[in-house]
Amino acid sequence: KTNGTNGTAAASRFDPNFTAAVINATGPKANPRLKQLVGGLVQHLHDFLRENEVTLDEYFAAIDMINRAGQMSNAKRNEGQLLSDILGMESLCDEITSTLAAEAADQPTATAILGPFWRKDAPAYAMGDSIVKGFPDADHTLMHGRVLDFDTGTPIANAEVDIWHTAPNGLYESQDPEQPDMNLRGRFHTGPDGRYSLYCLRPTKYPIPDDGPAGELLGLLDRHPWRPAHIHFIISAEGYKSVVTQIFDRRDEHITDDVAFAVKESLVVDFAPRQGDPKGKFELEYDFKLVSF
Ligand code: MBD
Ligand code: FE
Repeated sequence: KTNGTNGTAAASRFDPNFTAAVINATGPKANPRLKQLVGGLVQHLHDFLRENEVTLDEYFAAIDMINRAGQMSNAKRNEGQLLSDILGMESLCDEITSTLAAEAADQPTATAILGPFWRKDAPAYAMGDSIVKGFPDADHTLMHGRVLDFDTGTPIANAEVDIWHTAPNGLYESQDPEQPDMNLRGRFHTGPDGRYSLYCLRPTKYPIPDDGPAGELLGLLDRHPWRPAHIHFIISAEGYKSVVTQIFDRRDEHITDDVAFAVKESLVVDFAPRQGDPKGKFELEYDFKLVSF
């Protein structure tokens, strides 16, 4: 069936196979991949509604949740992503997208989910600078290492290390009116030897925000809101596949039950105590290994 004006097939509520009719209600200009994805989604959603005999009240509650997530989202807050994270969807897509063999000993740096709090255009810093403003008594940490070509082991010059993490109060700068704009975020570039170095904080465990639909859903499911202490990175260099990842502090009690299901063993690190440096009590050496295109 077509509606004549734009060639779009029409579905009717009275088709004997209503679901198939909705799936097939596409026109010739529809992108094939999009048609596959939307068709699959409609199939699963319809099956879900039938299997669970979802009532109109339940359906409207879900739509309301989606609308509220959208209304509270902006450049600093991504509630849709947060909802997807606590349902394991971003972690699953990360796993599907990853090309790494699960058990190989020597691997390129594993990816981990982006999460809702990355901001673009974090300040660019010089080698050895600190991303921390304030928190004089917190666990300041020297983090340093190299960005390497995984296949050849050669250092990559001018690679970008984009880093962000929470303050000791568990809040990203964008959630916290007490912190200066872009605090605890920064972009560094490796030198000709592939090295970077920066000061950050040893991270603390962190409850995801409970003031929106994601927090509300966790409460309704009687789930805890904790992410293990983590630091986010995007590592990029010309000619290489960018790596979105996180590192996790081994001492954290939530390493095995991350609310966002993001922890991978190869990303769990040990911070070492650092003596005689007024700028940092801890040290972490960490190399990132990228794969060329
Ligand atoms: C976070 O800080 C985060 O990193 C992820 C992945 C999900 C929710 C909050
Ligand atoms: Fe995070």
